[in-house]
Amino acid sequence: MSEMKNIKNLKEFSTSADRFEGANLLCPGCAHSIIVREVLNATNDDLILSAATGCLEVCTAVYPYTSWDASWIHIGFENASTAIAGAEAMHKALKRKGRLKQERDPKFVAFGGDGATYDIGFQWLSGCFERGHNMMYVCLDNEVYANTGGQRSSSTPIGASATTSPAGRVSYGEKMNKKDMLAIMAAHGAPYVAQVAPNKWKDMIKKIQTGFAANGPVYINAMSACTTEWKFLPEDTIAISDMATDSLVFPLYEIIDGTKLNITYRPKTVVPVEEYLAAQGRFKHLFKDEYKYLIKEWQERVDAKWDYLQRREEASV
Ligand SMILES: Cc1ncc(C[n+]2csc(CCOP(=O)(O)OP(=O)(O)O)c2C)c(N)n1
Repeated sequence: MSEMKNIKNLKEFSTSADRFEGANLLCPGCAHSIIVREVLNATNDDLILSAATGCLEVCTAVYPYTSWDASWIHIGFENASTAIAGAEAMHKALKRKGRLKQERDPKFVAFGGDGATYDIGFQWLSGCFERGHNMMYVCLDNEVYANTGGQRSSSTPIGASATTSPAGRVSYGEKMNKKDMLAIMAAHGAPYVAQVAPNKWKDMIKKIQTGFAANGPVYINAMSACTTEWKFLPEDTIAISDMATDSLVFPLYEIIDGTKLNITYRPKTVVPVEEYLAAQGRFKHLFKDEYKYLIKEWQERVDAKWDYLQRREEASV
């Protein structure tokens, strides 16, 4: 049985039991810490956590300190998923043998960046989902390998300048389209996958609680605006996140049992994609005359995806 919190307002939510301390070395304005706190504050249950190598881990576990007030495993870049799946399997076995007395099961949650998730840890993650572990995997998707200096990942969107896909006289930056991880994870037949963003905290809590109540593996793709690599001022994290969700660059939706798709946020006024791009240094070069056609293509891609999501939602009632 899981104990879900009844959260009334943001003040109460943000000051409720903190299992992730503000004392950490993440950049000012880093969305990783906002997302982690939102995930952990959504439940009162005990937590067993893992983190892949990446910004979150290196900035929260600097020996001899820790920012984590919960059981926490740091493991390699690739296998935060299998570490937490192993812990979950052990818990199940000990329970079966009658060696655990707790009334409620803890929640098993793994965190990884998009480099760890979309690329390097992908086969481990896929295996966990295929085996059906009772776990939640949260990808902190900042669309770049931030911890090692901003290399592109398969989550980096077209036109972004990254250190291994730099924009310049001969290139407009990243050439490949962002991988659709939500569709891939839903295709595993997982009971619940969802895209979330830290600015939409109520939507986030609802999805995290739905995920915790699900029976089987849950994938959460969390948009994590990166002040350092996206190149915006630290105080603008939430404003950038608002532009991302309101331009539909990051649509908020969920897929249940691999089939039923629900859109969970429809902006009242849709912001042009151009505004989202203009607010970040990584897209600055797109505003030169020779690359402006890419902004139009960006808008077309976002519109097409939104159309597709709406059609899928209608079709899966
Ligand atoms: C197998 C392996 N390859 C490379 C590295 C070096 N490395 C450590 S963290 C990191 C980048 C992490 O990027 P991401 O997963 O996107 O998380 P972020 O730091 O952006 O939150 C890399 C390349 C490593 N530790 N292990």
